[in-house]
Amino acid sequence: MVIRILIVCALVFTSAPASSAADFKDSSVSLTFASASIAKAVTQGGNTRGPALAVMKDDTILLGGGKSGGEILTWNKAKSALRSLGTFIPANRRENDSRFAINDIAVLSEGVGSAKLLISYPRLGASGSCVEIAVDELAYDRKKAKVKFVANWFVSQPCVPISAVQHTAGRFAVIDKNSVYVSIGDLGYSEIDNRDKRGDLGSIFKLSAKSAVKVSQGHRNPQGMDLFDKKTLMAAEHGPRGGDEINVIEEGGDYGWPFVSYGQPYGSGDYVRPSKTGTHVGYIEPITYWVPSIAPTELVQLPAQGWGNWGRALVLGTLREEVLVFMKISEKFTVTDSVQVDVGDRIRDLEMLSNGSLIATTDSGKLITVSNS
Ligand SMILES: [Ca+2]
Repeated sequence: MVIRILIVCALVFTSAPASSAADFKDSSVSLTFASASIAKAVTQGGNTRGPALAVMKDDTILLGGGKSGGEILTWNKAKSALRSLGTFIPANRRENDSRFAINDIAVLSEGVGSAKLLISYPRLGASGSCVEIAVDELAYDRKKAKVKFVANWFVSQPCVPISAVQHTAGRFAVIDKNSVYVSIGDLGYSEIDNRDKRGDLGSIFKLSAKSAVKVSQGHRNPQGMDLFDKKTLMAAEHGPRGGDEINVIEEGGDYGWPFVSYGQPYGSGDYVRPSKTGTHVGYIEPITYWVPSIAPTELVQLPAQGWGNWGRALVLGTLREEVLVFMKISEKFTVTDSVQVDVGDRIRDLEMLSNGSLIATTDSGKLITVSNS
């Protein structure tokens, strides 16, 4: 077993990963961590929220969040500096709450001088008295270092009471240059148990500029989405107290929320109580679940090469547990082996770099890379 942890500091580095990757018990994996401060990309207001993350083909890093929640920034590794490219949630369409922040950025297509981006974010409805989720297309002019609004693709219905700005999800999985999957959380809507009233909430959609097709429903807060082997959509979602799930998404599938959950309800004042807990009977079963909760965020797949015996594994970021979960997935989509690597920080978003390294943003304002060395 070869375990080597190297910490490379850029700017401020406040805390090292709390443990090594000894849990792999596998000499084909030897992790190296590096960390840089991206504090200005963090959104304040209540809990501190790390930025959304996207990686371009040349490893240009795009971040979504910042003080206003709606800012797009780019990270210049050589200068250890952030640069603002524009702001896309108007101040009068949000509250001073870190949950009003860009949920994800997708790069649909890119050239030397420009790129086509999508962002998703919660915002106040036009009346100012309710919350909805918007998906906008943006154009990135790389020479001018500016991002501009192009068009709105989607606004979730219904617009729900502001107290419910939680469980926004809003994660993307890119299909091609004109379409994506996007997860829409249940927004903490108290009538999420009414299929007529809940509308778009708690669903995964296939979106293009002109169409929005519901793919699946019965999701609570899916903050992780990945196209496994570039073809099978997988999603990770937060359950209530426990019941965090990873699912293979089937067209027309119902994943059970809020009617069943392996988790348990919160107190009597919660927005909805699942009808049956500790079971998933009658609905599509997750491929794996966690009780108690780990609070899962983004899902990515490792490349086939460069990760030893863990090539093609799924990797999941977590908030509460502050770990990366590595999972080997069988042909039948069962988890055949799993390891948790302690990062010691709440992982908000997770992507792959072109060299096969993992890159993550954290709620404390760090950009962390994890490589097999
Ligand atoms: Ca992302």
